[in-house]
Amino acid sequence: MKKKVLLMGKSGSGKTSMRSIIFANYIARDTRRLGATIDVEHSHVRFLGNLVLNLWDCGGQEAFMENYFASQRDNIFRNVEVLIYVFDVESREMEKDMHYYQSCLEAILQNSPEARIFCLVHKMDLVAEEQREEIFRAREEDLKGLSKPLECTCFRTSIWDETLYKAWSSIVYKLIPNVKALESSLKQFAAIVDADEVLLFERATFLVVSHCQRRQHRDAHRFEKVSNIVKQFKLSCSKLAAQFQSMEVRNSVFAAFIDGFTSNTYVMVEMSDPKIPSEATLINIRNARKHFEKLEKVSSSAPSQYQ
Ligand SMILES: Nc1nc2c(ncn2[C@@H]2O[C@H](COP(=O)(O)OP(=O)(O)OP(=O)(O)O)[C@@H](O)[C@H]2O)c(=O)[nH]1
Ligand SMILES: [Mg+2]
Repeated sequence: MKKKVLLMGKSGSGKTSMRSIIFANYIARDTRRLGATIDVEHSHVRFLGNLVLNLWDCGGQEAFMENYFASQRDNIFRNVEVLIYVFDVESREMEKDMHYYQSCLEAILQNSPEARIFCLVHKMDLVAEEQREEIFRAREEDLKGLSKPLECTCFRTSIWDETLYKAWSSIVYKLIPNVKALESSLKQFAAIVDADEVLLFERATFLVVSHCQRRQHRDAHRFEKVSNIVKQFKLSCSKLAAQFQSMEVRNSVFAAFIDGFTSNTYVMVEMSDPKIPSEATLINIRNARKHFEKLEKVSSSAPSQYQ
């Protein structure tokens, strides 16, 4: 099942950077070398079972933008499932940015009125930390007002911290077929192994695609942090020609296991009962694999109207 995702926004706002980090194993520093995108770069990303994201990274230079709205209008804006519009928070041309955003919404409304819309207020690292919340809230309000009658969901992002993972996890989560079945199985699994929390990461991107929490945790941003850290670690391993397979972190009151799970996922299990030996949890993870593999296959073969 292919889903067309449009990535738009003015030139230099950071579209290709984020795509390369999430889907092509770049680290943030590598993106300084990226050139401007010429016209549209297409990429297909296989994601959980048969979900394929068809990413259209649309170069944002004005000549290209004008072209998208005129001669390429049908081609670009037809059959869009998701529009991700990226704003550079430091842009000195806000009015022009908003004008292009509105033109984009008009074209979406005409050609793909069912599309979901996400706005990323990007490069937030350039804003002083104490001002981020306020600036983001003001932008969010403007964008929501401007988007009517369409609904948009806004995220603040930066390639220099975990906010990028939070935004993309939330976006991708909304596209995964059969996500409810996945969640209820994860809940069952967490209860059987008596875990505090279980997370499911997509294998290639390390985005969190499902989770089950059974005990309160004080850090609301832990998923994105773990995604970010483990992906960096995985990349470091591959530089040394080693392959990341699994990881166990523990102290006297806590143990966390990350392990390859199904062909498309890694699982992370957090435990706080010191009486449960690691081996027991690892065996439980191994035993659950078959069930989750089956679940992925079922969701791959289900007719599209049920997904
Ligand atoms: N400070 C900061 N810089 C960023 C961030 N994201 C991207 N950049 C930088 O912004 C520059 C432009 O990024 P690109 O990803 O090429 O921009 P683009 O939106 O693809 O531009 P076009 O292809 O011309 O439409 C690069 O030098 C990136 O390193 C961010 O979150 N913070
Ligand atoms: Mg680009």
